[in-house]
Parts: sequence; C-alpha cells; structure tokens
Amino acid sequence: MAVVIVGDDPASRIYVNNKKKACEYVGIRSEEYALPKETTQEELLALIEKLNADEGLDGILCQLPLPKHIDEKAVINAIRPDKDVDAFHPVNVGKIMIGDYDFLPCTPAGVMELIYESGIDIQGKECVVVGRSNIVGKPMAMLLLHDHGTVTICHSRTKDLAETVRRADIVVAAVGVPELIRGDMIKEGAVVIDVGMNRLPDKRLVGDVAYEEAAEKAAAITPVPGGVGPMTIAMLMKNTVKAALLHHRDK
Ligand code: L34
Repeated sequence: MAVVIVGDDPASRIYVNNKKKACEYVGIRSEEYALPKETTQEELLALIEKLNADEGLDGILCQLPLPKHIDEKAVINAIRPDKDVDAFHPVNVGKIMIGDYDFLPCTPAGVMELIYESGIDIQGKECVVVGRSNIVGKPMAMLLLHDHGTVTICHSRTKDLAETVRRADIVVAAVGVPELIRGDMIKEGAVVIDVGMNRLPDKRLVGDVAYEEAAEKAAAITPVPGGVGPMTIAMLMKNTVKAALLHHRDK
C-alpha cells in the first residue's frame, strides 16, 4: 500500500502513523509519500499516476484533508478504482449505492462491524445519522439502509435535531462538533456511535457525543479515543487485503 500525506497537519500525521503501524502488524508492505504543503496539484496527480501504474502496489490512500490549493475531488478521481482502498472514487461510491461493491469506506464499515460484533439487529430500527459528508454520513446512511434500518440523516439545517435524535434506536454522530449530542437527546436503551474526532484548545480529544451524559442512557456507546478510530484502520487493512486478492487471485 502507498500512503500519501501532503503538508504537516498534526492529526493527519497521527492517523497515518497509526495506519503504517497497522500495516506492519498485519504484514502489509507500506510506502509513505510525505509531500510538502507547497506541493502543486499537478505534482500530486503525477505521483498518483505513477502509483496507479506500479504493479507492486495494491492500494493507494491519499490522506485528507489536502491543502486548500489542491482540489480533493480531482485527486480522488485520479486514483484507480481497483486500488482505491478508501472507496472514495465515484465508481466505488456508485457501487455502494447499488449494494454491489468491492470496498466499503473504512469509517462506515468500521461502525457496521461494531454493530454486528455487539449482536445489535438493525432491521426495522430507527437509525439517525448526524452529518452528511461524502466520506462518512452519506455512506453510513446507505449501509444502515442496506441492513433494513429506517434511516434519517440530520445536518446543520435540520429543524429539530434533539427531537429527531431522541427517536433513534441507533445514533451515529459524524459532524465534527465537540459534544453536540447531549444526554437528554438519547433515548433510554439506544446504541450510540461516535465518529467525531475533535481536538479542543486544551489538547483534549473529544467526540461529537457528550460521553458521560449519553452513557447513562445508552445500552451501548463507543468512546473517543478507542472507539471508531481504530476500527477505521482495521477496515483499511481489510480493504487492502481485498484489493490484493482481486489483483492476484487469478495470477
Ligand atoms: N483518505 N483520509 C482518508 N482516508 C481516511 O480513512 C481518513 N480518515 C479520516 C481523516 N482523513 C482520512 C482517517 O483515517 C479520519 N481518520 C482517522 C483514522 C484513525 C484515527 C482517527 C481518525 C485514530 O487512530 N484515532 C485514535 C486516536 C488518535 C489520536 O490520538 O488522535 C482513536 O483511538 O480514535
């Protein structure tokens, strides 16, 4: 796998290091391409072309966010779909929509794995996803729908967030607002999954859920850190193995 990181965002550096450690742990060879923040879009696209053509690589991951002068969409579109272990390329996104896919995006896939492993049945449940990003909220809603959940997506223009979240049997918070989801928004016995990863000025790392409050009501809840983050990385490993199998199975 090739991991590309542009610039010196400290959070991205931690996540990429965690990914490299996981690769080492499971026995995936990883190559890091750490580019300076001044890298031009042309330079980055040229690197991706080179990685696309490299027969020795099964997966390419370009860590987001990218510096503002680079068009993320152009970069995502440039990655060969069969090496797109993030499942961000439009071809892979489209396949997920139909339910016929090779890769799932790592964070939503990790959330599903947590739900399955906890023995929680999604069928017929009220599922509320807070956040509508292309990389988490939207695919998350689609995966819950595939498992027969009744899915509501909330976002910044939602009229009554608290009232909507209060209906939920399963809440997935992925907005990037520290502790937006309070205890009084959680139904007794709900499952609460916190995708948020917010670094406060005092350096504390908190999720999108006020954990202590919500934990008093929830039947199950994920912490931050130590919840969805490590699952994202585990699913990246799974996708990379899958990419390798798809590339080499018939050879
Ligand atoms: N291309 N960009 C691309 N793919 C991804 O899948 C990501 N994402 C998100 C940001 N940009 C990306 C990640 O890797 C978020 N993300 C991610 C990965 C790992 C962790 C958090 C976010 C993680 O390891 N979290 C640890 C705490 C780390 C810390 O101390 O800051 C945890 O226990 O939650």
